[in-house]
Amino acid sequence: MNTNDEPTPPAPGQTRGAKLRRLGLKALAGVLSAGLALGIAELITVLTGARTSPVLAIGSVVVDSAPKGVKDFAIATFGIYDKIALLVGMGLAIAALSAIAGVLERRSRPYGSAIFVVFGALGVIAAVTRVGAGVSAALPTVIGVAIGIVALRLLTGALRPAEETSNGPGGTAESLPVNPRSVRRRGFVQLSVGTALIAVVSATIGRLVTATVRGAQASREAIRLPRPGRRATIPDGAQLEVDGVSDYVTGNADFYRIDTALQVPQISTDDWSLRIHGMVDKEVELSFDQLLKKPLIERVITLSCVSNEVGGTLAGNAVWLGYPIRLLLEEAGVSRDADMVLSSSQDGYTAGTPLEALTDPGRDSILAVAMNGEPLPLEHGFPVRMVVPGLYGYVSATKWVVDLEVTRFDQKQAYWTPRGYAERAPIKLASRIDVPKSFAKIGPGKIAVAGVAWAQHTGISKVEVRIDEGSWQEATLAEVPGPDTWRQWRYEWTARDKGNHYIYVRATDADGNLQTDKRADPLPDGATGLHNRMVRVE
Ligand SMILES: Nc1nc2c(c(=O)[nH]1)N[C@H]1C(S)=C(S)[C@@H](COP(=O)(O)O)O[C@H]1N2
Ligand SMILES: [Mo]
Repeated sequence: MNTNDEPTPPAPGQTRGAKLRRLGLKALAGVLSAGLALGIAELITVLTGARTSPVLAIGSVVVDSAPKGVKDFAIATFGIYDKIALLVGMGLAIAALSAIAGVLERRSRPYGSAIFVVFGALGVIAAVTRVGAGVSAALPTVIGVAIGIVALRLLTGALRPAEETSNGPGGTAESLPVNPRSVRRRGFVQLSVGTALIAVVSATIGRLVTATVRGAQASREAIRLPRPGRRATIPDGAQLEVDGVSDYVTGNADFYRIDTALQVPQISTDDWSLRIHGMVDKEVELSFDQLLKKPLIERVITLSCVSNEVGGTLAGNAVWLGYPIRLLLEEAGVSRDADMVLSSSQDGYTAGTPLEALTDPGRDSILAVAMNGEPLPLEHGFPVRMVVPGLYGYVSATKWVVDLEVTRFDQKQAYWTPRGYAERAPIKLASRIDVPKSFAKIGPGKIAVAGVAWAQHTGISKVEVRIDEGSWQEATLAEVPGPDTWRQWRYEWTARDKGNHYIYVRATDADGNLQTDKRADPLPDGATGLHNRMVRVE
């Protein structure tokens, strides 16, 4: 192939290479303009709040409307990176679409601008339809898109001379002493750099200011936690001295996190209030200061997630400080006909909790403000969340909670109900082997087998271990402060035979129920089955 020859008829005034380059530049103009639109939108969120960002609003719509299977796939494939993966995916999609918009934009036929308008409209719809959003939620998108379109017009205009001024063959422009096209190109470069700079600077300022000045973090640091009226005491014997067993109290940094929030809601204590309404005698509204002044109690409660697989790590134990929800419901006066409390988070998540679990004086369901002696970490629900002993998190542990509606299961549905999960979901009896690790290579002799078992609000009365096809052997149980937390166990196995061995565990709850070995998936109401580990003795 001889590229020096002209293989195709040359377009007027430009070679194929130049044409491709111009297309590339137009695509770049589109991407830069979209970047500017998004950057400006982020800047405007300083005035309208972080939740009005179009990227986050659209992302949340995607998260909320994704079919169950897609969500499971995303969680399984990307794990805890599913949210980052979604944002990266959205970024790539936006880049591709805006490149196309750049290529399609013409002076007289502004198809590119039309694409911007369509996506702007989607952003506006996503932002204003979020729970608690007003019309001002449209502002970031509207202003961002308007400025983005101006940039798109200017940038593509700067690329135009070849197309609209050279209409004779040969491109007379080339022969002029000062090449107007290169002058325009220089204009394009300057405009591009300017657009990119403004986009990055506004996005950065927007994010920083919304995060700090409107600041949840700042108000969290200012909190002075009151002393609890009733303190939790953890017996010394709750923590076994076995290497590798889970800590009895899970540190905040190690605590599993599950939620649908793309961005951790940023609620300052000043902005927080809780409304209790619905089937009540009188509505109750509570501010954070009012909540802190109430006599708070401290409770040790193990939280677990319905999505936890057999042997999984979506469970954690913490010391919670808060106020009994029962007492707030008493203040409001609950109707006899009600059977559910629909709790909503500031970002629109909802959980449906059986009323009796919240009003039962024997079960301290709490509106928690602190976790392990610190104000709630932002990602665990700051400033206030619910914690209910014995129920899976998705039906009870609403983080960033701002609203409790007393209602009925036959009238209201919570977030996960139409997505296939059970309406009511008490935590199932479970046990887990923490040590030895899977596929551990261990020497023959005495081996510490240990882990945790849980049956929140009932308690664990027995744990047994079986090696291969042997008989079930009773493990030693650690102490617990009450029935609402997991319980550590240990068993000393004397390994003799070399080769692969399977270790199984099963628990019995305090009511005498034996853990089932029947395998069930987490959907719809929690996994069952026995955990086992394969180890190699050599
Ligand atoms: N606002 C809000 N609260 C929520 C959720 C959520 O998606 N949004 N997920 C629930 C689920 S499924 C679980 S298991 C627990 C997890 O709490 P953690 O992240 O503090 O461990 O929070 C619950 N509370
Ligand atoms: Mo969960």
